[in-house]
Amino acid sequence: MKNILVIGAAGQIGSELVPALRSKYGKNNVVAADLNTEINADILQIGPFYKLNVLDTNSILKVIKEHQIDTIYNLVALLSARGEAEPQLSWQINMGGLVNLLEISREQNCAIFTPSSIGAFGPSTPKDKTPQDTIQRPNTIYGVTKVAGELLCDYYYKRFGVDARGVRYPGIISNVTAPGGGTTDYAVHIYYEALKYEKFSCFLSENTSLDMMYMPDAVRAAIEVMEADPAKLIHRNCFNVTAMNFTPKEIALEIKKYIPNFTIAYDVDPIRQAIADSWPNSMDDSAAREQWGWKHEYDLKSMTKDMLDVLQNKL
Ligand code: AKB
Repeated sequence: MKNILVIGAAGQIGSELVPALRSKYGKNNVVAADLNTEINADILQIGPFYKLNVLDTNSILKVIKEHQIDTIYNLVALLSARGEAEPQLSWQINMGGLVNLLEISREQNCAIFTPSSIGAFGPSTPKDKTPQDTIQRPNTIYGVTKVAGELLCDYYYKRFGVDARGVRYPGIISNVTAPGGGTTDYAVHIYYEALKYEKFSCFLSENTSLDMMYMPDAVRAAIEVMEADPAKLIHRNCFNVTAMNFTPKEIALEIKKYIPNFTIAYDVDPIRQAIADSWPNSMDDSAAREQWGWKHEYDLKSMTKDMLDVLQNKL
């Protein structure tokens, strides 16, 4: 990777991936782009930044040619809960954006990273230690776009030789940009509310078990899979990656160690609960560990300490 375009750069992952890529490859070799030029302007506009719509082929091509881009990070997506509220828009953005960027990658000979998710699994998928290759019949529009996206990226690799790669992320916890419209978002909001109000109302039930990952690990996964030796990759676009697994009750207990008066209550949202219940309890990420050396650093304990330290200063 020499010259990189991150599209959807102002979101939860982009706002931390862009600085990480810039410190590794150089400020001017990483172009950030988003439709929204207001959010995280202070972070993104330190280097080249463009207002771009993922569906606007000509404007994207112009930037790619001007900066001789060879690698694209496609971070544009409507997440699971928002997708259920706006399924048509979800298909248009998630799939329309991907198709557009894959075609551009084919024409311009770019490598491309697109994240998939635990959302690519569904109720008939084995729940525990979900294997790398298994049944994928999701019942959300987000999941449908993720499975279709994984297959399309594989197709572009096999049919046209596009170096398309990706990982299946679990829920991501971060402290720079809050996520929006996801089912795992509670695991971010809980830290903010714990520090501000010493209480939190959770929209998932107390024993809902999901895999999660702290943002520094998520950023590293995105960079490392793109740097991996292609000769060692058996899979390409859908590596299960995970770092930790917990329920709302367990994260609350961990936070209580630092904020003893913290309390959690449950006001379950049936839509997000149904989405979470359709996803795996935990994933087996041994393929990523074997094929490109994936290794997480943060667990619930170390992440909680870091989240509270960082947010205490920020708030
Ligand atoms: C969501 O909750 O929709 C996302 C995801 C797990 O892909 N965070």
